Amino acid sequence: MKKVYLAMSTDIIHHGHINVIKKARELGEVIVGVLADEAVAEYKRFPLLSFDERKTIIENLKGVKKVIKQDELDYVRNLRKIKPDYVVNGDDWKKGPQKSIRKRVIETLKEWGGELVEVEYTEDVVLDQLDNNLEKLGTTPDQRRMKLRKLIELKPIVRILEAHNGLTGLIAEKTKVVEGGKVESFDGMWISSLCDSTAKGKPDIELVDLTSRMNTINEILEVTTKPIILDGDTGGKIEHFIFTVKSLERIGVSAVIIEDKIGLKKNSLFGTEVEQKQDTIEHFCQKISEGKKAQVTDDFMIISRIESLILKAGVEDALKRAKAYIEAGADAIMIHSKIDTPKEILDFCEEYKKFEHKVPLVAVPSSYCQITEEELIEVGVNVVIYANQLIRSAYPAMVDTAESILKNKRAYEADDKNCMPIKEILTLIPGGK
Ligand code: SPV
Ligand code: MG
Repeated sequence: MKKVYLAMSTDIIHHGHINVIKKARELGEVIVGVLADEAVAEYKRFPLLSFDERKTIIENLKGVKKVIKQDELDYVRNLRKIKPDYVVNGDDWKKGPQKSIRKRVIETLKEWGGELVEVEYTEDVVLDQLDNNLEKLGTTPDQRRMKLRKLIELKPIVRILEAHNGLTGLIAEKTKVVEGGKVESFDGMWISSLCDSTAKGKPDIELVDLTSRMNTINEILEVTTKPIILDGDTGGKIEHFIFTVKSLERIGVSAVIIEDKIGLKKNSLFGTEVEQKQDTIEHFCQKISEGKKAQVTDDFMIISRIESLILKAGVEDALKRAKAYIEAGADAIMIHSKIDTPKEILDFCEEYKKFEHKVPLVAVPSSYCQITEEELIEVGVNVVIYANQLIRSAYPAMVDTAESILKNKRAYEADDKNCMPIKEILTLIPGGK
Protein backbone atom coordinates (compact mmCIF):
# COMPACT_ATOMS: atom_id res chain seq x y z
CA MET A 1 0.00 0.00 0.00
CA LYS A 2 1.36 3.45 -0.94
CA LYS A 3 1.73 6.07 1.80
CA VAL A 4 -0.04 9.40 1.39
CA TYR A 5 0.59 12.41 3.61
CA LEU A 6 -1.49 15.53 4.03
CA ALA A 7 -1.41 18.30 6.59
CA MET A 8 -4.41 19.97 8.17
CA SER A 9 -4.67 23.08 10.29
CA THR A 10 -8.37 23.79 10.12
CA ASP A 11 -10.89 23.80 12.93
CA ILE A 12 -13.82 23.89 10.50
CA ILE A 13 -13.94 20.71 8.42
CA HIS A 14 -15.84 21.26 5.18
CA HIS A 15 -16.44 19.47 1.87
CA GLY A 16 -13.17 20.90 0.47
CA HIS A 17 -11.18 19.00 3.09
CA ILE A 18 -13.23 15.87 2.51
CA ASN A 19 -12.41 16.16 -1.21
CA VAL A 20 -8.70 16.27 -0.43
CA ILE A 21 -8.96 13.24 1.88
CA LYS A 22 -10.98 11.31 -0.74
CA LYS A 23 -8.35 12.04 -3.37
CA ALA A 24 -5.61 10.96 -0.94
CA ARG A 25 -7.51 7.75 -0.13
CA GLU A 26 -7.56 6.81 -3.83
CA LEU A 27 -3.76 6.98 -3.83
CA GLY A 28 -3.08 4.87 -0.73
CA GLU A 29 -3.05 4.83 3.06
CA VAL A 30 -3.72 8.32 4.45
CA ILE A 31 -1.61 9.84 7.21
CA VAL A 32 -2.70 13.29 8.34
CA GLY A 33 -0.29 15.72 9.98
CA VAL A 34 -2.37 17.92 12.30
CA LEU A 35 -0.70 21.27 12.87
CA ALA A 36 0.30 22.20 16.41
CA ASP A 37 -1.63 25.12 17.95
CA GLU A 38 1.45 27.31 17.80
CA ALA A 39 1.92 26.72 14.06
CA VAL A 40 -1.75 27.52 13.32
CA ALA A 41 -1.63 30.69 15.43
CA GLU A 42 1.43 31.84 13.58
CA TYR A 43 0.20 31.40 10.07
CA LYS A 44 -3.54 31.82 10.27
CA ARG A 45 -5.38 32.74 13.44
CA PHE A 46 -5.58 31.44 16.98
CA PRO A 47 -7.29 28.01 16.65
CA LEU A 48 -10.66 27.87 18.36
CA LEU A 49 -10.24 24.12 18.86
CA SER A 50 -7.09 22.88 20.54
CA PHE A 51 -4.69 20.43 18.92
CA ASP A 52 -6.18 17.49 20.86
CA GLU A 53 -9.70 18.39 19.81
CA ARG A 54 -8.72 18.80 16.17
CA LYS A 55 -6.77 15.52 16.29
CA THR A 56 -9.79 13.63 17.64
CA ILE A 57 -12.05 14.99 14.90
CA ILE A 58 -9.63 14.17 12.10
CA GLU A 59 -8.84 10.69 13.47
CA ASN A 60 -12.52 9.91 13.15
CA LEU A 61 -12.88 10.99 9.54
CA LYS A 62 -13.52 8.22 7.04
CA GLY A 63 -10.42 7.31 5.06
CA VAL A 64 -7.91 8.60 7.62
CA LYS A 65 -5.59 5.81 8.72
CA LYS A 66 -3.38 7.67 11.15
CA VAL A 67 -2.93 11.14 12.63
CA ILE A 68 0.38 12.60 13.74
CA LYS A 69 1.41 16.02 14.97
CA GLN A 70 3.07 18.48 12.61
CA ASP A 71 4.95 20.90 14.84
CA GLU A 72 5.54 23.58 12.26
CA LEU A 73 4.02 24.82 9.03
CA ASP A 74 7.00 23.33 7.23
CA TYR A 75 6.35 19.68 6.23
CA VAL A 76 9.97 18.62 5.87
CA ARG A 77 10.54 17.07 9.29
CA ASN A 78 7.44 14.86 9.07
CA LEU A 79 8.07 14.00 5.43
CA ARG A 80 11.60 12.74 6.16
CA LYS A 81 10.17 10.61 8.98
CA ILE A 82 7.36 9.05 6.93
CA LYS A 83 8.81 9.16 3.41
CA PRO A 84 5.36 9.17 1.77
CA ASP A 85 4.84 8.25 -1.86
CA TYR A 86 2.45 11.17 -2.21
CA VAL A 87 1.65 14.45 -0.54
CA VAL A 88 -1.84 15.73 -1.30
CA ASN A 89 -2.74 19.40 -0.89
CA GLY A 90 -5.22 21.99 -2.16
CA ASP A 91 -3.72 24.04 -5.01
CA ASP A 92 -4.38 27.34 -3.18
CA TRP A 93 -0.94 27.16 -1.55
CA LYS A 94 0.74 28.15 -4.83
CA LYS A 95 0.15 31.74 -3.62
CA GLY A 96 0.71 33.48 -0.31
CA PRO A 97 2.91 32.54 2.67
CA GLN A 98 2.70 28.81 1.88
CA LYS A 99 4.36 29.23 -1.53
CA SER A 100 7.84 28.53 -0.14
CA ILE A 101 6.51 25.66 2.01
CA ARG A 102 5.17 24.05 -1.19
CA LYS A 103 8.57 24.45 -2.85
CA ARG A 104 10.25 22.70 0.08
CA VAL A 105 7.73 19.84 -0.11
CA ILE A 106 8.47 19.31 -3.81
CA GLU A 107 12.25 19.33 -3.19
CA THR A 108 12.05 16.99 -0.21
CA LEU A 109 9.81 14.47 -2.01
CA LYS A 110 12.46 14.25 -4.76
CA GLU A 111 14.84 12.67 -2.19
CA TRP A 112 12.94 9.35 -2.44
CA GLY A 113 10.93 9.84 -5.65
CA GLY A 114 7.71 10.98 -3.96
CA GLU A 115 5.14 13.08 -5.76
CA LEU A 116 2.99 16.11 -4.95
CA VAL A 117 -0.66 15.80 -6.00
CA GLU A 118 -2.69 19.00 -5.94
CA VAL A 119 -6.45 19.10 -5.71
CA GLU A 120 -8.38 22.08 -7.00
CA TYR A 121 -9.13 24.42 -4.07
CA THR A 122 -12.81 24.51 -3.14
CA GLU A 123 -13.97 28.12 -3.23
CA ASP A 124 -16.82 28.63 -0.81
CA VAL A 125 -17.97 32.16 -0.09
CA VAL A 126 -20.08 31.12 2.89
CA LEU A 127 -17.20 29.22 4.50
CA ASP A 128 -14.75 32.03 3.85
CA GLN A 129 -17.21 34.37 5.52
CA LEU A 130 -17.51 31.97 8.47
CA ASP A 131 -13.75 31.83 8.80
CA ASN A 132 -13.55 35.63 8.75
CA ASN A 133 -16.22 35.82 11.41
CA LEU A 134 -14.29 33.39 13.56
CA GLU A 135 -11.28 35.63 13.26
CA LYS A 136 -13.39 38.58 14.37
CA LEU A 137 -14.57 36.57 17.36
CA GLY A 138 -10.96 36.75 18.49
CA THR A 139 -11.49 40.46 19.01
CA THR A 140 -14.03 40.10 21.79
CA PRO A 141 -12.45 41.12 25.11
CA ASP A 142 -12.61 37.62 26.67
CA GLN A 143 -11.11 35.88 23.66
CA ARG A 144 -8.32 38.38 23.24
CA ARG A 145 -7.42 38.68 26.92
CA MET A 146 -6.74 34.98 27.37
CA LYS A 147 -4.44 34.72 24.35
CA LEU A 148 -1.30 35.93 26.11
CA ARG A 149 -1.31 33.24 28.80
CA LYS A 150 -2.00 30.61 26.13
CA LEU A 151 0.87 31.85 23.97
CA ILE A 152 3.27 31.81 26.93
CA GLU A 153 2.28 28.18 27.52
CA LEU A 154 2.61 27.24 23.87
CA LYS A 155 5.68 29.04 22.59
CA PRO A 156 9.35 28.93 23.51
CA ILE A 157 9.27 32.74 23.39
CA VAL A 158 6.40 35.17 22.86
CA ARG A 159 7.35 38.00 20.51
CA ILE A 160 5.78 41.40 21.13
CA LEU A 161 6.07 44.57 19.04
CA GLU A 162 5.44 48.16 20.08
CA ALA A 163 2.31 49.83 18.72
CA HIS A 164 1.12 53.38 19.38
CA ASN A 165 -1.83 53.77 17.00
CA GLY A 166 -4.06 51.79 14.64
CA LEU A 167 -1.49 51.72 11.86
CA THR A 168 1.39 50.41 13.98
CA GLY A 169 -1.11 47.95 15.51
CA LEU A 170 -1.78 46.68 12.00
CA ILE A 171 1.94 46.33 11.33
CA ALA A 172 2.29 44.19 14.47
CA GLU A 173 -0.82 42.23 13.50
CA LYS A 174 -0.08 41.57 9.83
CA THR A 175 3.68 41.53 9.25
CA LYS A 176 4.88 38.06 8.28
CA VAL A 177 8.06 36.67 6.82
CA VAL A 178 8.77 33.13 5.72
CA GLU A 179 12.16 31.96 7.00
CA GLY A 180 13.46 28.42 6.52
CA GLY A 181 9.98 27.02 6.00
CA LYS A 182 8.59 28.81 9.05
CA VAL A 183 6.19 31.72 9.06
CA GLU A 184 7.49 34.33 11.49
CA SER A 185 5.12 36.91 12.92
CA PHE A 186 4.53 38.92 16.09
CA ASP A 187 2.36 37.50 18.85
CA GLY A 188 1.02 40.73 20.24
CA MET A 189 1.42 44.42 20.92
CA TRP A 190 3.22 46.48 23.57
CA ILE A 191 1.71 49.87 24.21
CA SER A 192 4.82 51.63 25.39
CA SER A 193 4.60 54.74 27.56
CA LEU A 194 7.65 56.11 25.75
CA CYS A 195 6.20 55.67 22.26
CA ASP A 196 2.62 56.57 23.17
CA SER A 197 3.90 59.79 24.78
CA THR A 198 6.40 60.52 21.98
CA ALA A 199 3.74 60.06 19.30
CA LYS A 200 1.71 62.70 21.14
CA GLY A 201 4.73 65.01 21.41
CA LYS A 202 4.85 64.62 25.20
CA PRO A 203 7.64 63.50 27.55
CA ASP A 204 7.55 60.00 29.07
CA ILE A 205 6.81 61.12 32.64
CA GLU A 206 3.31 59.72 33.24
CA LEU A 207 1.97 62.96 31.80
CA VAL A 208 -0.25 61.24 29.25
CA ASP A 209 -3.16 60.26 31.48
CA LEU A 210 -5.09 57.00 31.53
CA THR A 211 -8.00 58.38 29.49
CA SER A 212 -5.61 59.30 26.74
CA ARG A 213 -3.77 55.97 26.98
CA MET A 214 -7.18 54.27 26.76
CA ASN A 215 -7.86 56.09 23.49
CA THR A 216 -4.64 54.68 22.05
CA ILE A 217 -5.53 51.20 23.30
CA ASN A 218 -9.00 51.46 21.78
CA GLU A 219 -7.61 52.55 18.43
CA ILE A 220 -5.45 49.44 18.39
CA LEU A 221 -8.20 47.16 19.71
CA GLU A 222 -10.46 48.27 16.87
CA VAL A 223 -8.23 47.02 14.08
CA THR A 224 -6.35 44.03 15.55
CA THR A 225 -6.96 40.63 17.18
CA LYS A 226 -3.64 39.96 18.92
CA PRO A 227 -3.11 40.31 22.67
CA ILE A 228 -2.02 43.61 24.19
CA ILE A 229 0.45 44.30 26.99
CA LEU A 230 0.15 47.79 28.40
CA ASP A 231 3.09 49.67 29.81
CA GLY A 232 1.41 50.88 33.01
CA ASP A 233 4.41 52.96 34.17
CA THR A 234 4.45 52.92 38.00
CA GLY A 235 0.76 52.01 38.18
CA GLY A 236 0.26 55.26 40.11
CA LYS A 237 -1.29 55.29 43.55
CA ILE A 238 -2.48 51.93 44.81
CA GLU A 239 -6.04 53.26 45.08
CA HIS A 240 -5.88 54.31 41.42
CA PHE A 241 -4.18 51.14 40.19
CA ILE A 242 -7.15 49.06 41.38
CA PHE A 243 -9.37 50.96 38.95
CA THR A 244 -6.82 50.77 36.15
CA VAL A 245 -6.72 46.99 36.43
CA LYS A 246 -10.50 46.75 36.18
CA SER A 247 -10.67 49.10 33.18
CA LEU A 248 -7.93 47.26 31.28
CA GLU A 249 -9.35 43.85 32.03
CA ARG A 250 -12.83 44.89 30.88
CA ILE A 251 -11.66 46.02 27.43
CA GLY A 252 -9.60 42.91 26.76
CA VAL A 253 -6.03 43.97 27.51
CA SER A 254 -4.07 40.84 28.53
CA ALA A 255 -1.47 42.30 30.86
CA VAL A 256 -0.17 45.43 32.48
CA ILE A 257 3.48 45.87 33.38
CA ILE A 258 4.16 48.17 36.32
CA GLU A 259 7.62 49.29 37.35
CA ASP A 260 8.86 49.57 40.93
CA LYS A 261 9.59 53.28 40.86
CA ILE A 262 7.94 56.00 42.90
CA GLY A 263 7.54 59.74 42.54
CA LEU A 264 8.12 61.47 39.20
CA LYS A 265 8.85 58.67 36.78
CA LYS A 266 11.43 59.23 34.09
CA ASN A 267 12.22 56.84 31.27
CA SER A 268 14.42 53.93 32.39
CA LEU A 269 16.83 54.37 29.52
CA PHE A 270 18.04 57.59 31.19
CA GLY A 271 19.20 55.33 34.03
CA THR A 272 20.90 57.32 36.78
CA GLU A 273 21.43 60.39 34.54
CA VAL A 274 18.17 61.71 35.99
CA GLU A 275 16.75 61.50 39.47
CA GLN A 276 14.58 58.41 39.81
CA LYS A 277 13.58 56.60 42.96
CA GLN A 278 12.86 52.93 43.43
CA ASP A 279 9.81 52.00 45.50
CA THR A 280 10.18 50.00 48.71
CA ILE A 281 9.61 46.28 48.37
CA GLU A 282 6.73 46.44 50.89
CA HIS A 283 4.85 49.23 49.12
CA PHE A 284 5.28 47.73 45.64
CA CYS A 285 4.19 44.31 46.91
CA GLN A 286 1.07 45.91 48.29
CA LYS A 287 0.37 47.46 44.89
CA ILE A 288 0.70 44.07 43.22
CA SER A 289 -1.51 42.26 45.69
CA GLU A 290 -4.22 44.96 45.67
CA GLY A 291 -4.16 44.85 41.86
CA LYS A 292 -4.51 41.08 41.89
CA LYS A 293 -7.47 41.30 44.25
CA ALA A 294 -9.17 43.80 41.93
CA GLN A 295 -9.19 41.64 38.80
CA VAL A 296 -12.19 39.44 38.06
CA THR A 297 -10.88 37.02 35.43
CA ASP A 298 -8.11 34.45 35.74
CA ASP A 299 -6.58 35.53 32.46
CA PHE A 300 -5.43 39.07 33.17
CA MET A 301 -1.77 39.36 34.15
CA ILE A 302 -0.02 41.86 36.40
CA ILE A 303 3.65 41.87 35.51
CA SER A 304 6.16 43.39 37.93
CA ARG A 305 9.04 45.26 36.40
CA ILE A 306 12.22 45.45 38.38
CA GLU A 307 14.32 48.60 38.02
CA SER A 308 17.27 47.58 40.21
CA LEU A 309 19.67 47.21 37.28
CA ILE A 310 18.53 50.52 35.78
CA LEU A 311 19.14 52.29 39.09
CA LYS A 312 22.45 50.50 39.74
CA ALA A 313 21.15 48.66 42.81
CA GLY A 314 22.63 45.41 41.47
CA VAL A 315 21.61 41.90 40.56
CA GLU A 316 21.25 40.79 44.20
CA ASP A 317 18.65 43.49 44.85
CA ALA A 318 16.83 42.54 41.64
CA LEU A 319 16.68 38.90 42.71
CA LYS A 320 15.45 39.80 46.18
CA ARG A 321 12.71 41.90 44.67
CA ALA A 322 11.76 39.20 42.16
CA LYS A 323 11.20 36.75 45.03
CA ALA A 324 9.08 39.24 46.96
CA TYR A 325 7.00 40.29 43.95
CA ILE A 326 6.27 36.67 43.03
CA GLU A 327 5.23 36.08 46.62
CA ALA A 328 2.90 39.11 46.38
CA GLY A 329 1.16 37.55 43.36
CA ALA A 330 2.99 38.90 40.28
CA ASP A 331 2.03 36.82 37.23
CA ALA A 332 5.37 37.48 35.55
CA ILE A 333 8.57 39.42 36.12
CA MET A 334 10.09 41.92 33.74
CA ILE A 335 13.76 42.54 34.26
CA HIS A 336 15.16 45.65 32.63
CA SER A 337 18.67 46.89 31.87
CA LYS A 338 20.05 49.87 29.97
CA ILE A 339 23.65 48.85 29.46
CA ASP A 340 24.71 48.01 25.95
CA THR A 341 25.56 44.36 26.59
CA PRO A 342 23.27 41.62 27.89
CA LYS A 343 25.66 40.87 30.76
CA GLU A 344 23.58 41.93 33.77
CA ILE A 345 20.40 40.43 32.29
CA LEU A 346 22.24 37.14 31.80
CA ASP A 347 23.55 37.28 35.38
CA PHE A 348 20.01 37.83 36.66
CA CYS A 349 18.57 35.03 34.50
CA GLU A 350 21.18 32.55 35.63
CA GLU A 351 20.18 33.02 39.28
CA TYR A 352 16.48 33.33 38.49
CA LYS A 353 16.60 29.89 36.87
CA LYS A 354 17.36 28.45 40.31
CA PHE A 355 14.21 29.89 41.95
CA GLU A 356 11.90 27.24 43.27
CA HIS A 357 8.81 29.30 42.57
CA LYS A 358 9.17 30.93 39.17
CA VAL A 359 6.79 32.91 36.96
CA PRO A 360 7.37 33.78 33.28
CA LEU A 361 10.19 36.21 32.58
CA VAL A 362 9.93 39.25 30.29
CA ALA A 363 12.90 41.06 28.69
CA VAL A 364 13.06 44.29 26.69
CA PRO A 365 16.32 44.27 24.73
CA SER A 366 16.47 47.90 23.59
CA SER A 367 20.02 48.84 24.63
CA TYR A 368 21.38 45.28 24.47
CA CYS A 369 19.65 44.61 21.14
CA GLN A 370 22.45 42.36 19.88
CA ILE A 371 20.97 39.46 21.86
CA THR A 372 19.01 36.97 19.74
CA GLU A 373 15.69 35.34 20.57
CA GLU A 374 17.47 32.00 20.68
CA GLU A 375 19.85 33.30 23.36
CA LEU A 376 16.94 34.71 25.33
CA ILE A 377 15.16 31.35 25.22
CA GLU A 378 18.36 29.68 26.37
CA VAL A 379 18.50 31.80 29.53
CA GLY A 380 14.82 31.29 30.32
CA VAL A 381 13.14 34.41 28.96
CA ASN A 382 9.50 33.75 27.99
CA VAL A 383 8.44 37.07 26.47
CA VAL A 384 10.55 39.48 24.39
CA ILE A 385 9.30 43.00 23.81
CA TYR A 386 10.62 45.09 20.91
CA ALA A 387 9.62 48.25 22.73
CA ASN A 388 10.36 51.26 20.54
CA GLN A 389 11.87 50.27 17.20
CA LEU A 390 8.85 51.21 15.05
CA ILE A 391 8.70 54.82 16.16
CA ARG A 392 12.49 55.11 16.15
CA SER A 393 12.59 54.00 12.53
CA ALA A 394 9.60 56.09 11.38
CA TYR A 395 10.78 59.37 12.88
CA PRO A 396 14.12 59.72 11.01
CA ALA A 397 12.39 58.98 7.71
CA MET A 398 9.79 61.69 8.39
CA VAL A 399 12.39 64.28 9.42
CA ASP A 400 14.44 63.47 6.32
CA THR A 401 11.37 64.01 4.13
CA ALA A 402 10.55 67.33 5.84
CA GLU A 403 14.14 68.55 5.41
CA SER A 404 14.23 67.44 1.80
CA ILE A 405 11.10 69.48 0.99
CA LEU A 406 12.64 72.54 2.64
CA LYS A 407 15.95 72.14 0.80
CA ASN A 408 14.51 71.44 -2.63
CA LYS A 409 11.43 73.65 -2.42
CA ARG A 410 9.45 70.73 -3.80
CA ALA A 411 8.51 67.18 -2.82
CA TYR A 412 9.96 65.40 -5.85
CA GLU A 413 13.26 64.27 -4.22
CA ALA A 414 11.60 63.06 -1.04
CA ASP A 415 8.87 61.33 -3.02
CA ASP A 416 11.47 59.35 -4.88
CA LYS A 417 13.60 58.54 -1.82
CA ASN A 418 11.27 58.03 1.13
CA CYS A 419 7.66 57.79 0.04
CA MET A 420 5.48 54.85 -0.85
CA PRO A 421 3.40 55.28 -4.03
CA ILE A 422 0.14 57.20 -3.57
CA LYS A 423 -1.81 54.26 -4.97
CA GLU A 424 -0.32 52.04 -2.27
CA ILE A 425 -1.11 54.38 0.60
CA LEU A 426 -4.68 54.71 -0.73
CA THR A 427 -5.18 50.97 -0.70
CA LEU A 428 -3.01 50.13 2.32
CA ILE A 429 -6.08 49.95 4.51
CA PRO A 430 -8.80 47.91 2.83
CA GLY A 431 -12.27 49.39 2.59
CA GLY A 432 -11.31 52.94 1.61
CA LYS A 433 -12.35 52.77 -2.04
C1 SPV B 1 8.62 51.92 27.28
O1 SPV B 1 8.68 51.42 26.15
O2 SPV B 1 7.96 52.92 27.52
C2 SPV B 1 9.33 51.29 28.38
C3 SPV B 1 10.54 50.54 28.11
O3 SPV B 1 8.93 51.48 29.50
S1 SPV B 1 11.85 51.63 28.30
O4 SPV B 1 11.65 52.74 27.39
O5 SPV B 1 13.08 50.90 28.02
O6 SPV B 1 11.85 52.12 29.67
MG1 MG C 1 7.57 53.03 29.69
